[in-house]
Amino acid sequence: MNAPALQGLEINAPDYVKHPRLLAWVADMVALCKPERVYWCDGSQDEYDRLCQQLVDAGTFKKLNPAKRPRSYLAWSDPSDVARVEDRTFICSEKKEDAGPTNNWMAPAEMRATLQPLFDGCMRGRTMYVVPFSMGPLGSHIAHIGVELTDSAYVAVNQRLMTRMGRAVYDVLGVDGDFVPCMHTVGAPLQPGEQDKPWPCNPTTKYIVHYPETREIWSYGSGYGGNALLGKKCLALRIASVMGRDQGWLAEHMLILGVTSPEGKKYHVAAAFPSACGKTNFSMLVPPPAFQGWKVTTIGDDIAWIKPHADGKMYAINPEAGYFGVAPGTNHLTNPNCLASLHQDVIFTNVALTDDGDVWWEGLEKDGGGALPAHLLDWQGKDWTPEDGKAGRKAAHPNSRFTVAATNNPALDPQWDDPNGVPIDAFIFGGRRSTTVPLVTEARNWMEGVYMAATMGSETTAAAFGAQGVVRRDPFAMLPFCGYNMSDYFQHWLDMEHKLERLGHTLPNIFCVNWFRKNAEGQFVWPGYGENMRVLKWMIDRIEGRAQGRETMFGIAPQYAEINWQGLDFTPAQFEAVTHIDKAAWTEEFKLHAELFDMLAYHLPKELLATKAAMEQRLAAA
Ligand code: SAT
Ligand code: MN
Repeated sequence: MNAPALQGLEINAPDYVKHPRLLAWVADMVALCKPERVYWCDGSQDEYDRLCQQLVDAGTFKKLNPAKRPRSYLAWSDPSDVARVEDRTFICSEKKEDAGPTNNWMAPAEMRATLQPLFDGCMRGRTMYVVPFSMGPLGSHIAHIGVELTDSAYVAVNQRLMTRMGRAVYDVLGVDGDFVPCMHTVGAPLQPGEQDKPWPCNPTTKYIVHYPETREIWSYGSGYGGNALLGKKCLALRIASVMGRDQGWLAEHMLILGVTSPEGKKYHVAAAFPSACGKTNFSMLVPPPAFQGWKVTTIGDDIAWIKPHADGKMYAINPEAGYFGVAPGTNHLTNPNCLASLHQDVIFTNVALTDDGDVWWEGLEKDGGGALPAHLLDWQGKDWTPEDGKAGRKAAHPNSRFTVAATNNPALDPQWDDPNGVPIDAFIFGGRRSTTVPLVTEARNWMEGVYMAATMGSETTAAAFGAQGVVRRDPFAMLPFCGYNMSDYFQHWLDMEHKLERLGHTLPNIFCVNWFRKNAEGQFVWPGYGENMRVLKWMIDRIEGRAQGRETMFGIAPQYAEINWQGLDFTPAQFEAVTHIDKAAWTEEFKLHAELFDMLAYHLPKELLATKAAMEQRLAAA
């Protein structure tokens, strides 16, 4: 290893970076990737503005009309680079069993040998950005630090909105603090004199690689979302889930919200849903008028890190500092708080551009009384008119996104940045199911809750590249994000109960929900969005022992009269349609649970099979 001082010179490190291991790593990666120059991000507003201008000059960004959308930009990605690539995502643990049957695996040595030639010279002609970030409030005992080396300025500016990014991270790191090294390249080196593309990426080769034992991330070939903003799915879920397993905490694909009663009593709920199933909407929910005095506030919209604490509760932080949310469908009716968050200082990706320099996406017409704009440029820069819309051509990509700092959110919880986190009162698990799964039930105990979460299914969405609308099992909404064997992950959840009980903890209640049931005509039978407050309130009544519910095969369900229907015309017959447990459908459903358990047989906790048998018995007796 070379002397750090010399490396400090070669890589132009600022003098406030005093971490020899970090400096040596950057020097090694510079030698490997061979960038034209190295730029150390300080996270300042000035730097952000400069990099955004640079992206405008490069054609990656369009600056939106400042009168309509101050300090905001629009990026259109390469049409081949629009979502996470699950088939190119790898967990490279030493042993294949530790990645488990739900992850792609390759032996670390083999993967390193594969990546070495790809990374060699991968940043030629480009700048390497050194992006230091904290996942979680700076210095929080629940937080962790990452440093991303990337050749994408788009990634650097997005990371400033999505994480606590910048110089202050080095103060927390000191001279020998731990950090997760995150390597990212778009995989498109430039030949001398070669004209760059507005959205460089590698059209044929992509790798999103995690080494759980050494806690490293290597991402090649994509500039999009979770493939490139490595603090999010790669660090905060895949690597952090492994840390949580080893250290006794939970890294979950969950929003966190606060809900305050008119009397001022506050509850905190963490809820897991697959990508693009409305986590952002639920975390910013506006209660309907019948719930006067109730308030919902956002702590996080996508990821929760949860640690048991000596006071007998589980405390959660949002490791992120911004939202990378799905744009289509967001409007004044579905999520007014989100819309208000998007007035300024936003980066949009793959939405449409209006003729007056603003953005548009499908669903936004509801804000304008249903009228579609007469003309747009779609997410690929092509002309679009309502005629194209009628023909089924979307103006915004279905997975188009906004990146915005949490501080833009008018419903931001005052404790969102609290280094101690917030105490969790309930967990909610929900998939997107047009049939079978009822609106809401509560697990009778922790074991049953883990069963409900483990067997969650969901119809696939646009957030992942591939087929859509197919039901796949998505345990805990973690299928694409668990960094180790799924059965060991179930065991980790089961062990939590005993650990917490030993410490005298009160366990959070666990609920299973489905907002997405449809009738025979294919229409949603539950209004969703703000109306979900009615279900949330029932959950609080359960926590407080105010709602008795009724026993079903699949947990405790609400009685019709236990839900506040004021202001919503929802008949007992409709209620039956959203809560009914269909015997034939569930017989089929249990077959699918059995298939899942067969696939996960290695290390599968036996209690899950026993719980299944008990539920099946109840179903048979019903
Ligand atoms: O993974 S992304 O960050 O691109 C979004 C998601 O799938 O939730
Ligand atoms: Mn997500």
